[in-house]
Amino acid sequence: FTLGLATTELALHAPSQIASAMKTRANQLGFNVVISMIDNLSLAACRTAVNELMSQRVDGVLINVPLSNDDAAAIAQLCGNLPALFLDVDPEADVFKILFDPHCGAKQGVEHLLALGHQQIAVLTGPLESISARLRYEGWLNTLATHDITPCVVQHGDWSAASGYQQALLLLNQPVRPTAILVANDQMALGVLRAVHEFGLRVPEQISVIGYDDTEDSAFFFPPLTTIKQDFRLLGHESVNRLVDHLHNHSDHHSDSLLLPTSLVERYTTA
Ligand code: IPT
Repeated sequence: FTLGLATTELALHAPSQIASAMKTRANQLGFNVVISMIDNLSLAACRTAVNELMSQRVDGVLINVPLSNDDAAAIAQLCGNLPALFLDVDPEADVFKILFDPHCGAKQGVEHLLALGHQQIAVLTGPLESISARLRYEGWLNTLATHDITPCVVQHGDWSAASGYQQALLLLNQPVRPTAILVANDQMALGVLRAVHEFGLRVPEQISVIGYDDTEDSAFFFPPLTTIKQDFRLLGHESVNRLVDHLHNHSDHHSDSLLLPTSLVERYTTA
């Protein structure tokens, strides 16, 4: 048997760690994995990747590409009878899916900062073409709103450390200085830490930074990063298990879909 993985940019830490975990689990079960990477965030690019996998006669596909509900439905249709498991869609999307709960993660980040007494909170989102970036942003705004807070600055990055650095420089140049920054992923947080350092500000004494993902290296940033953990090893393991179960049982996708919890990992960038 062969599984196909259609994935977003593998130069990013999260998708590469997810692919690695999938590959490990598939090999344990005696499956092969072939990978097709999209080169831009669009439905057309995702179609091309899925077509490429289908032409290699895969037995099922894992789709780690951010897709709106309509786009996910279009890809599910393109797959026809081929089992397709989605990893980056809205929890409401009507497809076979396995996801970390974006509302839970966003809420945990905001509540951690509020519990520390922060009121002047800036946010740095991921690229808004990505459904997960949009859902995290929405979750932050909703949780802040229940405490009558709006972010003092909002910037948008593209998930890369470089964008985190550039956007943090812009953010720190605003007249209102935040006491904390909510960052949509750890890679951008890495760039934010450098920008904050260049501004001569101390983390966490003068400014707190919280990431999202808990990718492998985040405990080795300086200071070690406080973040919201998405257990990518578990995601890789569970997604392969569920797709393989599906291949064997042809069960109904609603009953197999899974929403995984996130958790707060407190290190040394928040106080
Ligand atoms: C998501 C990561 O949280 C983010 O850091 C970025 O790498 C993104 O993937 C790339 O698409 S995780 C995804 C399963 C929602």
